Amino acid sequence: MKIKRSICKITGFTLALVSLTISAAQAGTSKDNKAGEKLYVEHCQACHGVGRLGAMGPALFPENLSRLRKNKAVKVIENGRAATQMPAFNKTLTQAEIASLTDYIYTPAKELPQWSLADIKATNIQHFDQSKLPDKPQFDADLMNLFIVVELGDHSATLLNGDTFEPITRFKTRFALHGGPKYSPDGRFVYFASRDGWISKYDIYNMKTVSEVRAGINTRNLAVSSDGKYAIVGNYLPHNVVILDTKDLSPIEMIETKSSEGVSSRVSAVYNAPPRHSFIVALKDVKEVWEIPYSDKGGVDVYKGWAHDYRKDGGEGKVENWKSEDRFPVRRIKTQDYLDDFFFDPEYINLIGTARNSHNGQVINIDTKKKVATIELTGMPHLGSGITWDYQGKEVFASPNIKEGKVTVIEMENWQVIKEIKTEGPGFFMRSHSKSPYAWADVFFGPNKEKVHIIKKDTLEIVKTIAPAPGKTAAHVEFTKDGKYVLLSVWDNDGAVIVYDANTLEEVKRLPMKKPSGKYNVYNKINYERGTSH
Ligand code: DHE
Repeated sequence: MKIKRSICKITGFTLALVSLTISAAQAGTSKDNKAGEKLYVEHCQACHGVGRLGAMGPALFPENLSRLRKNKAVKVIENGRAATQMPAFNKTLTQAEIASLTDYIYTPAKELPQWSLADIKATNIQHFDQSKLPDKPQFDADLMNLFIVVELGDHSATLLNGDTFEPITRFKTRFALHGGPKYSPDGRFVYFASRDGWISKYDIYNMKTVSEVRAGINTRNLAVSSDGKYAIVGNYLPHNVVILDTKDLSPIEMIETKSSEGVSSRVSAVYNAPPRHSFIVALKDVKEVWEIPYSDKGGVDVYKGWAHDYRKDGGEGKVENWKSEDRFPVRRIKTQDYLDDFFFDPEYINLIGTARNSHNGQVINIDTKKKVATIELTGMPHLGSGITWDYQGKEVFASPNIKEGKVTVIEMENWQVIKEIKTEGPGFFMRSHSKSPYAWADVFFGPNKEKVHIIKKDTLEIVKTIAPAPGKTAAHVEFTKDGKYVLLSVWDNDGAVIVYDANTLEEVKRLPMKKPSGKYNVYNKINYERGTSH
């Protein structure tokens, strides 16, 4: 694989564009399927990337499709895929063409693309010398009440003042960001991940992208450690996690994601678990969840009792056998099913996980590695978007569902579903704030995608449904630091972020934006506010 480097000027700073060019051998297949390849280039490449490497859509190699049977893949191509940007091709392509395309994506590449630690290092760019930049913000605003709004329409982000709702600056991001950007613990820096593997570090005080690195070919998301020292990146391609030094985004370690039996797996997502001082890794193709402690002592001090768990080989080595080079050892938790989508209880003792195609959720105690409950869950809950609050003196967890029109409310003491709140269609995101009496849930899919429900947290009833931009998807809200205002996205190139009074539920302001997706409040994110994503 070759790296092509060119320099261009974007929004006032010099951005080194590093684009991957793949050799003809890699782009081709071991068994020639020219017709399938041609169809791929015509219909799939724009989203799934040149040479099937992944871009907006995931990489398409047999190694990355191991959990999808070929006949199911045909159905996905025919009908599209719920909760993704994958459209239906049954009106564009014939049955024979779909079959040929399916054959093509299930044919191994002549050479599976490699992306070594050295390749990653070679892409590491320092746009600015951090030590020469001022340590004081170059604008006047409450630094805890800032928002970053990701605008997918033209691959930009806006830094927004959360008191005046005026943009402070707008800047270019990498192509197709996905997942929430993550802040440093003091809120000064924000780290973005793009679907094609680029990680960018943005200095909010100086309004500059300071460092970048390409940590993977097809990336899921990133998480930042509570001490702010490390970022972990989870990849679909190659099958690994990469740990970066947040100072300059230089790579420290790459850990191949293989089960204890040696089966290779994509990474669904990575999370930070603050009270545990560890990262949690969700694996897509094997029945394991990993915990990777990042404490300077390799986890031994924090996890005295079970330090033997933290060994790369997953074996039961003794503490005295601890190797100092095991800087980021792996603790394996075996699960009964695949787990794609996660939620953690506020203490990070239990994780709630579901496989995208199952009807049950599993609750697993991370300390004991034991399953503690099965939750009856139909409708494909989007646990990652779930939130918690107190209801009748007990803590409840609520999650939208991406296949059915309902919000599922679960009591966390006994893991029972206590209510399914009927909505006007499947939803993707849910949000609240500890100071707000309401939770907001969107209807992301189907004919009512323009609607957003507002649920009273103490009655579990929908009290209002709004449709702020007829015909356009309205989804994903975030609250201001004090919980007094709510910001909602209209997902359209001619879209907006709409500000609502969080108590009267009246519109206050409309800011035009280009397909705004997520928005992230500094205070709520760094304080792991209960109503927001973590
Ligand atoms: Fe996301 C977060 C997985 C499709 C927009 N999405 C996440 C996270 C995961 C995830 C695991 C939490 C990680 C984090 O924030 O660090 N998303 C998936 C999928 O598996 C799925 C269904 C299929 C896929 O294509 O990967 C998927 N997601 C989408 C979309 O189609 C969305 C709507 C548009 C897009 O950007 O691709 C989308 N996902 C988002 C957003 C967040 C997110 C805006 C952050 C939410 C937050 O508030 O933190």
